[in-house]
Amino acid sequence: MTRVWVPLFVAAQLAVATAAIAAPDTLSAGIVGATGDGIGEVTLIDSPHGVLLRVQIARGGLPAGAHGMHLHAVGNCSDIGEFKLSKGHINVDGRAHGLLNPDGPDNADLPNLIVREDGSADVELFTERVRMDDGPAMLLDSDGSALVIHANADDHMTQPIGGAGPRIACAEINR
Ligand SMILES: [Cu+2]
Repeated sequence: MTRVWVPLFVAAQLAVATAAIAAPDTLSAGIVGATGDGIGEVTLIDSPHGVLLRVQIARGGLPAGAHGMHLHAVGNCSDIGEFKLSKGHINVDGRAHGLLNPDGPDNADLPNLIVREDGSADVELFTERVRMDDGPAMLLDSDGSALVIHANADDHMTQPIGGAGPRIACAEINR
C-alpha cells in the first residue's frame, strides 16, 4: 500500500505547485463611461515585476483617437461623468508625470489608449511601477484604486497629467 500512496502524494503536491504558478492573482473590473453606461472591462494580472493590464472597450464606447489613461489613487467612480472621487495619480515615488519626462514617470503613468474609428479598443499593456497587493504602490490598498481614461491624448511630458483633459471613463479596482 505504501508504495502506491507515496507516489500519489508526490503527484498531488506537484499539481498544487503547478496550479500556484499557473494562476496568478487576476481581477476584472467594469469600465463606466461619461454617462454611467458600462463601456468595457479592464483585467489586471499581478506578477512579481508589475501588473499586466488588458483594456477592452466595446464598439461605440469611446470617441476615436488617443486618450490619456492612468491609475488613480482611489477606487471610487461613483461621481459619474466627473470621476474626481478617484483622486489624483498614484505617486508614492514622488516623480514627475510623463513616460517621456526625464524626471518621470509617476507610478500611475500608462501609454495612451488608442480607440478605433468604431469606438472600440482592445489592448494589453504592462507596468512595472505598481503591484496588485504588495509594496507602497499597491492597487488593492485600503481605498483601492481606479483606471481613469481622459478625453484627450497624454503628451507624456506636461504637468500634471500631460494635457489629457477631463475624465471620461473610470473603472474601480477594489478587493
Ligand atoms: Cu489620469
